[in-house]
Amino acid sequence: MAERGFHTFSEINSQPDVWAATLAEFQSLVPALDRFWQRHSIQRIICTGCGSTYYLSLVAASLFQALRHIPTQARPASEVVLFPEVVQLGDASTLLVTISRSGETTETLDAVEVFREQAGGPVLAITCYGDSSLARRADFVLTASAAQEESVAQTRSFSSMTVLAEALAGHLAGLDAGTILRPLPAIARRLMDEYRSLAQTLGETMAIQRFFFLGTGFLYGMACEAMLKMKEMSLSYSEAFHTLEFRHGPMSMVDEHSLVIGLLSEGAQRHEMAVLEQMQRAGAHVLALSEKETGCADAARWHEVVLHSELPTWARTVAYLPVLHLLAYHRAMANQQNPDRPARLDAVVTLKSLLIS
Ligand code: F1P
Repeated sequence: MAERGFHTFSEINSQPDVWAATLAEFQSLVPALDRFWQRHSIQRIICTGCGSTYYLSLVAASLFQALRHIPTQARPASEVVLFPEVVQLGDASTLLVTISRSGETTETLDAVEVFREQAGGPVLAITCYGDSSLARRADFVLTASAAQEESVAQTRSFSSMTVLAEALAGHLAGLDAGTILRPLPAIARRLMDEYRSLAQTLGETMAIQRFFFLGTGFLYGMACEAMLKMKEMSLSYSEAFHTLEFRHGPMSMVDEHSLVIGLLSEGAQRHEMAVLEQMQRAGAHVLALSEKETGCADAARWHEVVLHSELPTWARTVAYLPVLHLLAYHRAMANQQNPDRPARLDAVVTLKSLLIS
């Protein structure tokens, strides 16, 4: 049996190579993707998934809206199944983008069935398994085959499927996504090298007992995913909020045992920084992740990860994640948990179909 955390650690570290393989796989699918897109006249998109892949749906929806300007919403698959009238499934001009590492999650498969019946539009799947039940039900499949995992908690699978979502949104917006995203593997490698010991130190600082992940725009879904990783792997108190929402109640939980992790955008950085500085003054430890230095690096209890990606904002979205994976891994190890097999979790949730009464 592998030693505690072995698979999670190697899957986190393999991300640069796996992202490169995923980008190559995307490029090979572009001609078929173009044919698929031309066959349908898509006016609206619904993105769906469960758990991590619901959070990836939030990221994907924001990318489609900002880059391709198509009205898009993200919903957990169970909401699509149980409340189609709330989601408003639309008609054949609506595209359902389903995201699932395994391609076997019951709620996601049920969502496809309900959408097919009620809207009749095309279905695009993003998954790590091209031969899964979801892939077989979809009209078009984007796969990140190299990102399949041994561990229960999604790390390289999530980030590689995010790379696919970025590539898809960029390509549909008429950009040369393959070229724009090509530096991502080298950026991830550099960031993990540079900030590995910071992630370990913070993960092992047991005076920190609460983790708050804050993000805006494209980065809100990433903050949610980083929150889930911390929770699943290490069983720690961990929450995610839209950055400026944090002042509206949640900040009452902040004290000197808190780490407030800000995934800073460029457009709203001034406002996001004001929240982080306020929390630092309230006694919290702060970890700021941003494209450029924040100018606060010397402040007490202030730590930062500087991306220096020089990528457009949408393209750098995924680059925030690997260092936060390392943070969750080190806290899991410090908490004596096994991040490969988190307590009470299965890699795939398979249920009796929600559609059977
Ligand atoms: C979704 C998921 C995971 C979660 C847990 C159960 O799986 O909810 O996000 O970590 O292990 O399954 P999938 O549909 O993406 O395979």
